[in-house]
Amino acid sequence: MSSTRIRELIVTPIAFGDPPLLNSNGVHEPLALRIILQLVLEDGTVGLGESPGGTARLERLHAAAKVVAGMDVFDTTALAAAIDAALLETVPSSHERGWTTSAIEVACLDAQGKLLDRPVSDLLGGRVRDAVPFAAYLFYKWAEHPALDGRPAITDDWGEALDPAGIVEQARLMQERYGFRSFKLKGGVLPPDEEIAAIRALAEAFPGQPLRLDPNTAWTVETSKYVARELDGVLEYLEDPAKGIEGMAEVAKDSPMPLATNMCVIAWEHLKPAVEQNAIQVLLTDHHYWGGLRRTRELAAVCEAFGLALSMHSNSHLGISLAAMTHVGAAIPNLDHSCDTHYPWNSADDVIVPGVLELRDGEIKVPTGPGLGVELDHDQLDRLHRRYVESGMRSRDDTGYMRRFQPEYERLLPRW
Ligand code: GKR
Ligand code: MG
Repeated sequence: MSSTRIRELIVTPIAFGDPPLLNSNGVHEPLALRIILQLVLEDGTVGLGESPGGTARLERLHAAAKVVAGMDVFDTTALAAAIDAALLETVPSSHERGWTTSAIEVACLDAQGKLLDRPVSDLLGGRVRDAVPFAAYLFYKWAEHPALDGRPAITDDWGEALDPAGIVEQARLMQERYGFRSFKLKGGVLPPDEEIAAIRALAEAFPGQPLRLDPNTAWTVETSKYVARELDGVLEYLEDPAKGIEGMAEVAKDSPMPLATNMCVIAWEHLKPAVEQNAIQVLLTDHHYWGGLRRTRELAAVCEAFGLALSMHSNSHLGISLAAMTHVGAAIPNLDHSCDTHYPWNSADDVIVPGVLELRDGEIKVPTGPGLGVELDHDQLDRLHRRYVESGMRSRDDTGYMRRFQPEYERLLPRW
């Protein structure tokens, strides 16, 4: 085999369009940030990766780029250890360091797959399903990003959703466009009774189709218990109603439905206390911070051992991440729920050549080409990088952006 040594890691920050989606922190800005990785081997093979954006993550990836040059792309354990060691002094949190090692591991697996002419799912033990199910990710949202500082308003074709009828209409559009068969509502935006009404309206409009609600810790333990009681028999799971392992454990004592998290169990050291306290019954995995695709596969085995069900978390992302999520979702036998994805909100600006990842019937067929099976669109990468440079945006600030329109807005967790 030609040289498998890493020549360089090219790290490119980008900015892409995002609609005005509401959450418990405020509202999404018109641009979202990601970082695209090109891991170039001595023989010219290129492995792709995608990481959440922001200055801190960018700096860490630049630091990691210095460490990985010269190492073997098949030595992912040694690569992770070297990156971790390089970041240890400046980044004390293992969870935070995990974002860097994870993005690079995906690029390594893409390159390995290309060298071996095998899809990444094969490198994860082989696929147990040919298509991975995804849920529609519903948001309360404004009709447009209002005009600001001389910039005109930015509209989109999803429309406004600020009440049960708006959420049901958004769900219908999601189903019409992508065939989704399960739905997640991002809550923590309106008073709990209004969100309960929206979930009931969804249950009526889509009988028998699984529903979830995720207020991102906007509720107290008492409020969480109230909502759980009200939605007994309606939700497949309730996601992060209250803060922390202790708060979730309190809610879980009385909750008629399973509780899920992508907030209180986000690192290996959180698993033991969460299991001991029975704080969660569903874990939302995310390869972006659990150490990559192989570690996510291992995490699935740990969940199986402790009787935790598995689902998958998502944040604003593009196609390289979606491909990685699809490969790992295909290789995990105990994927119990459809995965989250923000992709419909962001896909118009994707950085990969279209045609491979199609959301149809609420599923994505696992790419069968070598590696992740997706190809970088270099013109689009250049465009999105220019947008990043020109925008001056360097971190996500949902609360600050909300305050531009509602100066009295405060980030309160819990709020209700
Ligand atoms: O994009 O507004 C958002 C979401 O709230 C995101 O930030 C969360 O990470 O989707 C995520 C979640 O499930 O908690
Ligand atoms: Mg969540």
